[in-house]
Amino acid sequence: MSLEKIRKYEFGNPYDTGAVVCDVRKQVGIPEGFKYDMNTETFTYTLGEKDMVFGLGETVRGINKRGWIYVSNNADDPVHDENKTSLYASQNFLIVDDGSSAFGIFVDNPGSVTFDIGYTDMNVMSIHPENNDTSFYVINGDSPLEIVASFRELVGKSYVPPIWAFGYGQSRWGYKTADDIRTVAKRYKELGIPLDMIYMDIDYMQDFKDFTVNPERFPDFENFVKEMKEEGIHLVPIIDAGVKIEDGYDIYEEGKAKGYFCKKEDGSNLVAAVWPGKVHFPDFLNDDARAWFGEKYKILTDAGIEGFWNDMNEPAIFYTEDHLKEVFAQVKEFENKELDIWGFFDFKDVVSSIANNPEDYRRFYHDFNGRKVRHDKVHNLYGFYMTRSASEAFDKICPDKKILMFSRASYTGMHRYGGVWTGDNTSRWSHLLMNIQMMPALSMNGFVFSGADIGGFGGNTTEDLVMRWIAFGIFTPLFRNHSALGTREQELYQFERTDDFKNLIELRYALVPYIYSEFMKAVDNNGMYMKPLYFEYRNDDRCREVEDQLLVGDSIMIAPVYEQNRTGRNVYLPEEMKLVRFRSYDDYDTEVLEKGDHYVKAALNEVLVFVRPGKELPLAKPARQVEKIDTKDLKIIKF
Ligand code: MIG
Repeated sequence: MSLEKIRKYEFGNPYDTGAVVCDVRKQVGIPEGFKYDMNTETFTYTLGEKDMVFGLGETVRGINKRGWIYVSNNADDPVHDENKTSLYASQNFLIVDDGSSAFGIFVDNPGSVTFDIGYTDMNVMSIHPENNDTSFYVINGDSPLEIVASFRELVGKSYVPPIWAFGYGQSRWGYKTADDIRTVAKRYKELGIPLDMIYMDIDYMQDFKDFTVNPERFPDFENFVKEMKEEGIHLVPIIDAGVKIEDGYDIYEEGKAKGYFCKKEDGSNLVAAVWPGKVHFPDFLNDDARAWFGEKYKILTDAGIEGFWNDMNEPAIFYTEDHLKEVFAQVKEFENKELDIWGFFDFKDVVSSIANNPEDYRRFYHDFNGRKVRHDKVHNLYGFYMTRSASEAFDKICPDKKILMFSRASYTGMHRYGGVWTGDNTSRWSHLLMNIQMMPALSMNGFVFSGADIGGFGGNTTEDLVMRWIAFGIFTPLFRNHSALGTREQELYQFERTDDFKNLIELRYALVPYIYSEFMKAVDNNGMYMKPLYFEYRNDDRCREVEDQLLVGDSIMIAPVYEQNRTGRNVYLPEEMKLVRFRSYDDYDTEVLEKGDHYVKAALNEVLVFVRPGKELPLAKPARQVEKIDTKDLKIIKF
């Protein structure tokens, strides 16, 4: 029914990206309310004073996107500063709302698309696809939530992971051997801290070759997987996009023989370099190549693996062989010149811009639905189609089992096949806030199963940051602590206050019945698991500006602490609510607070939850693993 509120406009010769799953009526002309400049191929919309803009999924800055420029152009960029325009994802759905009327837009274009939302001109939103081949959808509705529901009907049902994936996961780039992983399991067990997953980063592989396991580091891998499962732990290995070029490596040999790798203009396979050294990129956009690569996951599912994370699938490129040659030639030229200071900077740029160089994305092609397409024009589909490759294979390999799958790069449509994590953030307080602000936009775009690297990936973390980040992460569907090689270790047992950490993780497990059922409601009803307050309290002007509190499911609001050395925070209540101040699942105090502003105390080990009027919050008894939670035995906190 709600599809009737959607209108589709086509420009140029749009690709069938796979984002949309329903046919909607095509309109002629320009989307209502927009102007289209034929010369610059730009759509513009005049923003009213009260207009707010929500959406765009995984992007920097606040919940209200107004005031910045965002470029959908999947990028392997670990510096998620406010002045960045592109992260790993392209989720091109947004809503414009002035409080009395709202509409949504979905720009289905797999190349680079620029959303200038009051950046160049504070009162103008302009949308410019680099290639004009676009399906432009306008979605009408009476409220943001109604528009979200229509959009999600258009793009199809969100991915649902296995239930154990709602547990806590420990990860770190640097676990190298089975014993490293055993140690993690053991230390958590000793402290009695629940744990469902340990992630395996690239070092488990033999020379970073996909679908191999280093036999010295993991002798008898199958038995190790079994051993861990007996401890209740699921091992979740990483899969990278690039396939190592190495004679005799079956995946390389097969892909080469069958012509399944991305090719250059001259028909030869592109040679790029990533962790394995020189690699070819599978052409996931080609149906046969996609099916072929997907089947390889069976090598690991046969060993008992039930979950994966797909990485480096923007794709990230450290360098291409061709570009490197050009760089060396340029460097030689510089060597023979008298360098003035500007020349020196030019020289420096030539070298420092080697990785993820935009020119490299113009050097190779896909065989996409029988069309030879240059990569940059469909760049944002690559991670989506890698994840689709795995997911379609899982349907064949283990049709009766759910497999955990999430990806770094994404595009709308991928939400049907897997979740996302938000890539290489940093151990900074501002990145905890960014995590809070990104979550509703991800939910809105259908990426309901998502989360950030808790504690921060890059840089050195601190105990209080991990504590506060866990206290927020309790509510995110994907709940994973992950950090980078060489940074301070941040497994919960590395810190002093392990009892507090245990209480927080147990609180998550106590909340799993609520979290899971609210997650499933969001999936089944095309709703949002995490919402800005404004989406429910649209008539309350104060809620327009609440950027650090979220509604989680239908019953509760949360107000995380995201600043250093705080023992409390200001909270705005759009109506009377019952504050539950948790220290653990069975140690909390409650207090009914009236509508309005409050300063609420929250010590480092405390979590603030607000139960909405007439609603209730069920709590289970925590267990060491999700599957051991007794979901029949629930205690209810009523408003
Ligand atoms: O170039 O596999 O975002 O989570 O730990 C870095 C190593 C490659 C990037 C991922 C990160 C992962 C890391 N990877």
